Amino acid sequence: MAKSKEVIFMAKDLTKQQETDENHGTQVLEEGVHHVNNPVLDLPEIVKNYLGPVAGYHQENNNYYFSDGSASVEIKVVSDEIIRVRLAPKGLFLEDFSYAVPQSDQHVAVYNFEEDQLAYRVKTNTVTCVINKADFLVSFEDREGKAYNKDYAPMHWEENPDFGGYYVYCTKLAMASEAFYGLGDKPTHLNIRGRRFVNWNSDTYSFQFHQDPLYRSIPFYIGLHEGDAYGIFFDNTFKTYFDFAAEAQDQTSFWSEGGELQYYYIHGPHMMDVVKRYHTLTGTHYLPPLWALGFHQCRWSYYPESKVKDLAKNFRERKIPCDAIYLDIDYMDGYRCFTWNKRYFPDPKKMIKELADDGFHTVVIIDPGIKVDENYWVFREGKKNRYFCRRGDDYFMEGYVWPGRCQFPDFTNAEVREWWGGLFKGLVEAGVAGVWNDMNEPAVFGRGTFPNDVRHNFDGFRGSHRKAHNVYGMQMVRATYEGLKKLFQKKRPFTITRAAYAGTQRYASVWTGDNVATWEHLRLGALQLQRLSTSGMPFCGTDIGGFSGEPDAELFTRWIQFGVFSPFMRAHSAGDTAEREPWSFGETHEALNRKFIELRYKLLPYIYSVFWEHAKYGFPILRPITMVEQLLEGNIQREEEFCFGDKILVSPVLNPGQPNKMVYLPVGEWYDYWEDRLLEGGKEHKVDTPIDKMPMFIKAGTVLPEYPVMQYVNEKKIDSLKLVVYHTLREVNSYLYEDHGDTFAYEQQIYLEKKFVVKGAPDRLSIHQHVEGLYSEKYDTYDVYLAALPFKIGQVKVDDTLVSAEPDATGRYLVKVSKDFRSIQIVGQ
Ligand code: MIG
Repeated sequence: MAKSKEVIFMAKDLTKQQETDENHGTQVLEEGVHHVNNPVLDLPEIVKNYLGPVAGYHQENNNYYFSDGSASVEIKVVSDEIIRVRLAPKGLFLEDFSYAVPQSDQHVAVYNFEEDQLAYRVKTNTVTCVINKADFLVSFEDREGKAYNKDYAPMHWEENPDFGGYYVYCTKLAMASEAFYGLGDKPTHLNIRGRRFVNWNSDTYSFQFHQDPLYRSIPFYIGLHEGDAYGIFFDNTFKTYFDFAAEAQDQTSFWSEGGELQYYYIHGPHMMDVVKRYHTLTGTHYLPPLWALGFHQCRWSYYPESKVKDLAKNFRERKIPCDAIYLDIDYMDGYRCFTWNKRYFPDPKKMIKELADDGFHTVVIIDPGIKVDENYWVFREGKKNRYFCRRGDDYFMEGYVWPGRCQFPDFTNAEVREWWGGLFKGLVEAGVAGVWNDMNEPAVFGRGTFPNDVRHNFDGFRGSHRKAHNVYGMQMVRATYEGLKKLFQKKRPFTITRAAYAGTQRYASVWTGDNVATWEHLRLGALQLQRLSTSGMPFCGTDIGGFSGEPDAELFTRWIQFGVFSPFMRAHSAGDTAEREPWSFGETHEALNRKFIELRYKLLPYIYSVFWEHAKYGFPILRPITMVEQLLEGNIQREEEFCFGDKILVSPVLNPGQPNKMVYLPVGEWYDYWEDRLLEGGKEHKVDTPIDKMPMFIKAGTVLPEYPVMQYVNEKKIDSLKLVVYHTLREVNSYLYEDHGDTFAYEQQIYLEKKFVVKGAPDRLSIHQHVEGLYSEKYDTYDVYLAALPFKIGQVKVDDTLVSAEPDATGRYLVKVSKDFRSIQIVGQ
């Protein structure tokens, strides 16, 4: 019935046309017959549709649905601080599935709903989402009614006749002084106002400043206006676009070539809280094994075995600490994943065991392309089980990568992921400790990536490559991580990926891809790692020294210095470059590089504690100055200084021959790490930067734990842990996290979270310790070093017992105490 009505309507319309167009002559229109040869002149034009006035609403639990008569908008209260907005152009929402957000329901304390003549208000304890009746504009306010984020235009969409669905658009008001942050690995200035971006994971060898897109898609940004911050996470896996007041000064827009207009508004007002709340949606990075925080040495490629052994020997003989050695694609047999080139590596298990005995973990690369080769079991299994991606017309997706002609597993299929995870069995049995996933944008020689018509399972929700492209790499490393986790049983895996989508931090660390050995790229790396950290990808690093091109000795050393404060510290280089080890630049620089790699190892207990704060509480690891002091507008343009955790501030040297640099220190007191010199914050300081120093400052009142220099994690048993206490005039808390270092026992509370409360005055200092958790440390005492005391010590009491303090050569005082101490009181003479 409905069908014939439609035809009648068309027929009538055509009759009208014929009256006005005499050229068409007379045609007999029969009811129920569709005349394809008729001229169709009045097809509705494809235009952008905007939401009209709100016509009504209804509520289902914490979801509110508003309609303009045909389109629907869902406002979902996710938590007190997070509200999700979805648009359904024809009133029908897509199935609620996300690779980024495993669970969109959080704890909601209170929410309520109000309606007046002009607007509807969905209110939580912290945020009010206002929906204007007349124009359907959506805005977000705090409790005091201050607007944080407002629509500039109603949400809109345009039909996509080629692929179905809609282009979906959201245009927000960009306030005059608003700054924008986030968006993952974009190689540009921290504040992205005035720029436009696209998200489409791309293999971008030797990328340049401002190049876009790169390897990752993180459609999450932070807006900062008059000191107040909020976040927008546009959870859409299609090709997405962001315009931050570039096209029009007063507008910020984001749009996509498909999928749903679905975004999360994340309230601040602190940037740090925005990032933490983003992590409550998308998850945090799991606590890495401690060894993964050491120094990693990589190159394309170290082979054969004798070369690898020689590399290891050099590290140990030259006493340069190192925890991991990488095998790039040449370890495989004809680049076939999960195989070994037996000519280069006749007995991998034996080699890996020998390396492990010497304190090295072996990390191997695995790419997604599986060689089309009937004699190769991985290909045969994948083929038999229909695990490889297919084109729109059912042909296999084939393309050339390192192994030659390849097919590619569909990692968006849970069964494929399970299979893939199991393929690591042999590598794990051989002793491999970590896996590096490369080329997973996915990269295909010649044509760049897969064509759009490739089909994906998308975990049962189906989609073409348009929808799955940006999550392909994420699902590959997810399969890798989950497989390794099962195979290792109790040990924590280490994984690293090049491509990523929001949420990938649950499965892997990332590196910034194929950078270049130039000073500009060192600077870019500092920007990219700060940006990744504020975009929810905390465990990140650059190829130290630059992947392509040749760094000189100075650039390499400055990059190692920056590497100490990169969450992930790995030197890597392309195969057509000169050897690139810490000793490759002559003795002077070997000593310098050693000194800074040693610094990384001394700081490991601090670094590990910062990773714990991330894993458990969602704190970012690197924090740009704007995040530390977002109220000060002058900070918005600062991009060289950043904090690692909340106690260390660094400002890497980013120019050749630089004798000194201006470093801004946030309000408060700081100590120059190299000489315990007190500096007043809230202003800039000129700091000398000879090649053996990089500007590094410790916040006053910090208790900084330090390991003795070791050649690799756990090389030595620590008998007494060093704690350096920096004097303060205030009260400051520091945290130290300790556990086994490589098991999942911490999930059962087998860890220690130690809190040190330091209180100081001009003539005294006290330290209180509070310990929680069930782990027992292997040492019995602390060596407490009192740094920069502004008074002469009169007496020191530990839990009411008088003890002595020994001065050392650097002006610090050493007090030996039991690890179980509750308080230390130091009083001046
Ligand atoms: O087409 O495996 O970014 O780190 O050394 C190049 C060889 C493939 C690109 C990675 C790089 C790696 C290289 N890979």
